[in-house]
Amino acid sequence: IRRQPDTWKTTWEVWTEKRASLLQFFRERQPESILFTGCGTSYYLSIAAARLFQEQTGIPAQAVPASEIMIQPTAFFPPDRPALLVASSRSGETSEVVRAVKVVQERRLAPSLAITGEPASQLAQSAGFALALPHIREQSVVMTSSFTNLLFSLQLWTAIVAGNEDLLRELRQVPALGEKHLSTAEETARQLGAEESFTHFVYLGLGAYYGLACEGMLKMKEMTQTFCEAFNPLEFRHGPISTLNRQSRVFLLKSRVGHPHEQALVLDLQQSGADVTAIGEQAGTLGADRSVELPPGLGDGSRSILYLPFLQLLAYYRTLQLKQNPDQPRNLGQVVRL
Ligand code: F1P
Repeated sequence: IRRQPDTWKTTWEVWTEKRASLLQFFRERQPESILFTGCGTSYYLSIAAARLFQEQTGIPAQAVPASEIMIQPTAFFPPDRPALLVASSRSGETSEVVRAVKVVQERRLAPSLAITGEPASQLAQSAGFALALPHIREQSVVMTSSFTNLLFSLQLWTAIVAGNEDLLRELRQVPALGEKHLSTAEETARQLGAEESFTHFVYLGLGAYYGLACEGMLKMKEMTQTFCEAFNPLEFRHGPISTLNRQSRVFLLKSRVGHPHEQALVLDLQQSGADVTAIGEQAGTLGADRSVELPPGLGDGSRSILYLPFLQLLAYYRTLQLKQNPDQPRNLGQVVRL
């Protein structure tokens, strides 16, 4: 978790070196829609990437779990409209992702771009264009550095395809800002992780940040087997808020775009008994019980991966508190095969 910012620097280099060929691959295909896919963590990063891509390029994009494409490939590719499938997978061996890419190609529904940690994987071998990030190799079952590096990759790809030099410049600052942030965020994660009395965790994120909220939830669930949920912030008020009590801890991923509604939401959550932590730029302005500040100056689109190290460390410290092994969750292996 701690070495992530260093790996982001390498990811930046891998993508910018491949800039010309990536652009050529995209321009030759002229897709009118993009389908991002993956499983588990790789599906959650696809949710964030799809939204960021659509905001930047105006090209319709959505994220779908790879199992859905594997089972019903024709449901997602309208005839006569060129599309592109973008598949993410740390291992490149997860059955649903590999089969989804193969079936989409065999039936000529869309070309595919794959991003994976393993250059020799089935996914890398089957996709039309594969970009490998061997430097993200992780030994743990739980994906941490691979989530941020795969998402950072899709953000860089988005900036390249959109020809957005300002976004590329902002993304370039992220590794250095991440290093600074990690050194201060770790202490808060350690403190919160030690508070065992909280048994219900809720993660709230808007738009692309819904994917990040899902990932925060999954880390806590996999590492500690705690009851966790992720929601869109205002959706949470439509029923789920009634589950909150003094054992509930809510994490709100603050964004600039969602800001006008967040202060009132924090108050509602607190009145329902929950302890609220806000994470983001100027998180302290929301009146939450605690805030985790992210570095100022980045837009919502480039700040995304900076939310994760704190959420990962939080799950890690809770695992240690519960005397469990954060690298080896129950009932889960590094690669899920059908
Ligand atoms: C996806 C995944 C992870 C999960 C575990 C098993 O793998 O399901 O989300 O946490 O590590 O693999 P991948 O397709 O990205 O390799």
